[in-house]
Amino acid sequence: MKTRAAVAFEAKKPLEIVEVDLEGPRAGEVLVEIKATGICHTDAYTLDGLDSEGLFPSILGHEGAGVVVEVGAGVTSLKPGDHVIPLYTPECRQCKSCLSRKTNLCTAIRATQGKGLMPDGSSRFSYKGQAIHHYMGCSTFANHTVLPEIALAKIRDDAPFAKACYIGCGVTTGIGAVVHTAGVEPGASAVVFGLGGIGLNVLQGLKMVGADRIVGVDINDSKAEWGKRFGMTHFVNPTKISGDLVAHLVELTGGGADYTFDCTGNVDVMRTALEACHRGWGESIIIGVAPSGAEIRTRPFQLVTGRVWKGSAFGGARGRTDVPKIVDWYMDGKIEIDPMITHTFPLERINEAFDLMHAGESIRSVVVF
Ligand code: NAD
Ligand code: AHE
Ligand code: ZN
Repeated sequence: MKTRAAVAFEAKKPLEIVEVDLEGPRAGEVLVEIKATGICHTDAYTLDGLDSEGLFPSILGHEGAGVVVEVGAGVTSLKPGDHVIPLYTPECRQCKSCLSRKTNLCTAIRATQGKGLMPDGSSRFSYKGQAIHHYMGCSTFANHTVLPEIALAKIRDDAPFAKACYIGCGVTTGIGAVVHTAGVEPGASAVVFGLGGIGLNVLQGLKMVGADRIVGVDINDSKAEWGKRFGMTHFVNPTKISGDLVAHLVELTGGGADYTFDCTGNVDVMRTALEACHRGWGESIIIGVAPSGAEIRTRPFQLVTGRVWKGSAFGGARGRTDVPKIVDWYMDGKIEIDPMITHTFPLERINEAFDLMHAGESIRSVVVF
């Protein structure tokens, strides 16, 4: 079939809206009509050529929601008409990682996914006879896409696509890092670095679990109001404080934070986040994705004296199990999504969403097909 897609033909170039060819689902695969997709900073990072796994041409996008159109042979858990959220972290429930119960990082299809291919090693997308790579196993910047059954969470039918799509990455990543990765307890103190589409969801997760002192850090002053709206109790703009940022944050949190979260992808910020943790027990969670080749540094003494560095992918969530629950939280009013979706565009204007993100003028932009 033909479908409309925003194709990344080259790094650092705007996406081009073209009609691409899409092959139907093979065994174990599902054809999905994407109804809406968010634009995450990770899409921009890959388009900017900063991703060591970045491939071109490709169809980016990994924060979508849509409807099942057709299922391939052997698919049992989904049928045409089901509402779904694509999962860049699938959940096969059979691999060593899934069975370990220690991680959400299912390994069933990770190798081919990282090569921009379906599990059988081929692509379903092409343009003028040339194969186009899939992205993060999702490619939601296309009106239709094909995914493995294990990479789709079935969600309730009454959740609006243009809001639920954000649960496909930002919402789950932020709230999940608090709930699953850190396991923050009521009364804890926390510092969140980077109050964008992910950081604000960390804030609302912290508020939801009853954290006490919640400090937000951002170089953009306009994020202070946003932070307060989602539970932040104190705001720090590092460019506006005199003296050492770590010392300032340690003082603000009464000796160091119980938990800190990096939502910037900047390795210097990651170091600050670790060092702002409380001696003996503070845990720093890296969510931000750093450019290819970047490395984190600190004095080992920071770890010897009890601070812990952890990472979190997709908020530690097991997609097929946890995503439908987060959709329920949203529909039941337990968490907010609507105010964070600051801009909505048709696919033809998707490049404006990247411009707004780079200018720090949006929280989340969503493309509605
Ligand atoms: P965003 O652009 O919406 O937000 C980033 C925020 O960080 C902005 O408010 C910006 O002003 C702030 N910032 C930038 N430099 C800073 C600094 N030096 N100090 C303090 N604040 C600073 O991006 P987003 O969509 O929220 O994504 C944030 C990061 O999380 C990105 O690196 C993204 O790739 C990553 N991410 C990771 C996962 C995961 O599963 N680990 C999932 C989604 C996104
Ligand atoms: N491809 C990059 C790493 C990118 C990365 O870390 N991605 C996160 C999700 S970001 C969503 O917005 C992730 O889930 N990582 C785990 C995984 O298996 O990819 C690189 O450095 O090569
Ligand atoms: Zn993302």
